[in-house]
Amino acid sequence: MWIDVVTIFLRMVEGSLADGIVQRARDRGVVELRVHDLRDHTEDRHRTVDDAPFGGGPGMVMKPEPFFRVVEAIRADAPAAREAVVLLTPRGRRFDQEAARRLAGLDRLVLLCGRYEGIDERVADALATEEVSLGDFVLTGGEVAALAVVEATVRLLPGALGDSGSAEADSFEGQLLDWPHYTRPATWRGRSVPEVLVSGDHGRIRRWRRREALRATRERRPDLLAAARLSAEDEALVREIEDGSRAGGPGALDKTPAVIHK
Ligand code: JD8
Repeated sequence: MWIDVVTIFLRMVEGSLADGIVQRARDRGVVELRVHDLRDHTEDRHRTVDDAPFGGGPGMVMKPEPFFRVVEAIRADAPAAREAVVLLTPRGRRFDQEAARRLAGLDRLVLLCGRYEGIDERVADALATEEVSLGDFVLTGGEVAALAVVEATVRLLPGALGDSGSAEADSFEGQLLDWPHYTRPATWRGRSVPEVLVSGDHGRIRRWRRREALRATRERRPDLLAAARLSAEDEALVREIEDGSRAGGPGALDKTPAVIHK
């Protein structure tokens, strides 16, 4: 797969994608990732990428022409049959795991990052194939959102993860929150890991992990639990959780111990 990121902040993008799973995937030839300087596709001496907004008002708007020119240059270099040109913008559709799976099936992904007040709307209308948002908060540009899209997409490509992650591409991924993880020491500053995890009983460990994943999802993301496809065993584990939690006590996200009244 080819991924092409277009930005005026090359170091911000190149630096972040030169480590970890993404860099390993690049080294293995799983993904060919290029970062393009939008200013290389301007024609004036000052390499201008922005201009004042029509209609007035504060701030600057990114000009359309450099975006069109860079995408044309990318296509001329190597045409791809299945391609998406994604504009990162708070006006876009919220990015999620389903979108990552869809993008991971393409031959090429072009990510367009804007800055300032935004990008001339003709880029969204006539160049981008879709508009994507990272979430309902305000960033100062599209780069951080593009990095999130690259990470979520690349890790799904065949060969990107070691055997530790090979099962994650299946359709059950993303349905439930993870169970809690622990490592050595078994007791740390007076806090011990759950006994079951050091029991060596792999059947009990598997059931505990599944129950704790269901418990975390029920407490933190009931919307995910309602949408999840659960097995009969899962349903039984949820009933165990519900029976055990009617006694009350703090929720999972409440780090304050319950006050005991005498
Ligand atoms: C691209 C410019 C900043 C946006 C005025 C100054 C995505 N989830 C997300 N939040 N924010 C962005 C995002 C923000 C951007 C640009 C993406 C380009 N800005 C602008 C409009 C309001 N500020 C994003 N994806």
